[in-house]
Amino acid sequence: MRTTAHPILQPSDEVAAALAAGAPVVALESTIISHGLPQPRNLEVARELEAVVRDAGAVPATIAVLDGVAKVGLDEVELERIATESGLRKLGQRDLPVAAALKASGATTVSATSFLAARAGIRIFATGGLGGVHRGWTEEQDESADLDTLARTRITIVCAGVKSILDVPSTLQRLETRGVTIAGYQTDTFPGFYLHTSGEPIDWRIEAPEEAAAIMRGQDALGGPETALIVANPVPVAQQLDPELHDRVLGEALAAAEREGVTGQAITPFLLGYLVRGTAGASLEANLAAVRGNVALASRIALAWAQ
Ligand code: PSU
Ligand code: MN
Repeated sequence: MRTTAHPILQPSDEVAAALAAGAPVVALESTIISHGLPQPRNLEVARELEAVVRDAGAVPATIAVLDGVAKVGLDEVELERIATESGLRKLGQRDLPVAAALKASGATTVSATSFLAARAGIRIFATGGLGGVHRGWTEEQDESADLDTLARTRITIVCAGVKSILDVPSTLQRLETRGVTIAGYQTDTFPGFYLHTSGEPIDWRIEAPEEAAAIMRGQDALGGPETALIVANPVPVAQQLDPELHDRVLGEALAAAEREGVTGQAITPFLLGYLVRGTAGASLEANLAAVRGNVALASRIALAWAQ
């Protein structure tokens, strides 16, 4: 499906050519760059992640909305805007038509990125950790739109589980209810984002990228609802955040968010930022190790899928 001519959704020339040729393409999100990582490291990371995809033999498509246009594949100047522009919005899927109408610019979350990637004809997407059900859900009903989008979008998302700031068991329950397929990559438990494992068991384990591609072919052969495939890929134990430090600083971060009344879209960036400072940067290194591993695995799945 070519959508090159569509004014709201614009693949770069490189991405459009790769898709037309059936070459492997990996979508990357931009919220992690604009709202998830501190400057100036975020721009280096944005470039590095694209390089990981290229080194693996695939084409990166970082996705963001610039001046109302959903760009699929950013050039160097556009990538810099995402990393440095102040006041850049955080856009979920529901925000996209408004951003288009008002010619706004914003970074896309997992929900908006999955949606746009699928529309552009990209099947594989890598991020750090998904959004999910927040702790205290019984009072706030804060469940990331990521989950709903994945329940109705045919995309394969490689991630290190969901962010450990969330209620992980409840998030897994919601994914089960919504019919989103999950496979652990060389693991029997759901990864814990900064941590190798959340301790929560998952039902399916795969060992190789080819198996992910085979599941995707199975999804298409069966038809039915256009659900996602989550490939849950843990950060290596050697690169995880010290679990004790994680639990202590996360407790502080949650208390600070409560005290300062942080809610809604601001809560995830607030907690991630608190963890970076509270662990003297160790959480950032674990986050980056997770994202790098996910981007590398997503590239291998994209190659297997393109065959
Ligand atoms: N992964 C990371 N860092 C991030 C995110 C993912 O390693 O900052 C972003 C994604 O864009 C995800 C968003 O969709 O956090 C979730 O935000 P919310 O909880 O407000 O839905
Ligand atoms: Mn939310």
